[in-house]
Amino acid sequence: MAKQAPHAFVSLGAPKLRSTNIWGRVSVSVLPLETRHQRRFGAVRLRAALDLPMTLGQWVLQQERQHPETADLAPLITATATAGKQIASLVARAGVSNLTGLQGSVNVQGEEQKKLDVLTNEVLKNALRSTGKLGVLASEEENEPVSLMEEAYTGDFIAAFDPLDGSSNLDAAIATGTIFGVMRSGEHCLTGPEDADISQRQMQCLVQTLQPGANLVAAGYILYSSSVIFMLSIGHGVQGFSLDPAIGEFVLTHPDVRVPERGKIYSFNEANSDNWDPVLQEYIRSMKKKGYSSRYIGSLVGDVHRTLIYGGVFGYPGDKKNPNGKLRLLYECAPMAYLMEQAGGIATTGKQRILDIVPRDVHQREPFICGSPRDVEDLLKIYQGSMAMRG
Ligand code: FDP
Repeated sequence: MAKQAPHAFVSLGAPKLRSTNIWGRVSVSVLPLETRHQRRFGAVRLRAALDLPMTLGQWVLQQERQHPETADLAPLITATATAGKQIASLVARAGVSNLTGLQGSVNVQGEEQKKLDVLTNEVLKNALRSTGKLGVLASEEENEPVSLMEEAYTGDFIAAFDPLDGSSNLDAAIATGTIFGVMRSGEHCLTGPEDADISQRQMQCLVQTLQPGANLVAAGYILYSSSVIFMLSIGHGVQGFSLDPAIGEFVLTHPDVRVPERGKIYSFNEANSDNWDPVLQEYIRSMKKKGYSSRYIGSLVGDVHRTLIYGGVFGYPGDKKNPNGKLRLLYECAPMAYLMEQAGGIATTGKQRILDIVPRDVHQREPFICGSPRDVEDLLKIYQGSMAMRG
């Protein structure tokens, strides 16, 4: 019985190579087709490979051209990104490098410092110090604003930051983040009357850090999670960059972020709800009735990032025990509020816009509620209604 010829490759109309096979029949070789396919898809792959997203460095250069007034922020953004990469690496290796656990010290707010709180504070401080652009630096981990009498601290900017927010989650490998805000100093921080002593000058520096969030010229956060994401605003919307491990650079993955008008998630630590005011209790009840879901990580950067991307509302309100809530105005609430507003959202205490609050203290706490405009407006309406009832 004659052997049956194997199934001939189906031609798609491409030019064919003819050859004889072991059965002596003419067969159509797949080679030209494959070559065409390879050429076509190879080219697509090549184009895709070349069509890389813009790096943070390229974006910074583009901003310098488009918004020259922001050009002097470039070194600070670059330094923050570099510190972010270093911190991401420390966080990722915390378990293997024995960097989990407590440092054995307590910060000015009475919180036990983690080893990484202390280390990341130094990383960020050193990175920002090297820019020569900072006059003063305020950090969650510093008792007072840092205005060392050093050449490096002679710039015109003030930075406030929380180097590793959510660090209580660290030992369980849950998302953490770095938050920062940048303001201009009214005048050179360390200059002053010739006869002014150091403490007077430092007082002047301190006073300059106590600016409302409305004065921010840049703010952002770096999220250390399943990916490392740098969300940034320099006053022209919000851009999100992901750290591409293949090239070790932040690349633009979330251009012009807009928080959805409305979301389906509310995010509060409901364990505190018995101590909330009745308005907030009513609001959360109404959200449940509307079918909203609850998500709460307990790590500000993770919770705000989810709210920015998916919409909904996040809050750490005041309650009977802690009337001002837990979050710090200068380096937590204000930078997050700035980003939220730049993305079209709202950030409020429930009674006042966060960005309008003038800090009295570097580590001052404020109630904080932010998110999709429609969702936050619903809460504000209930607050306004209750105030009107009270006359
Ligand atoms: P952490 O104490 O881990 O640093 O700012 C502090 C913070 O975390 C925020 O990141 C987080 O949103 C909040 O505390 C969580 O507080 P609760 O544990 O009271 O919910």
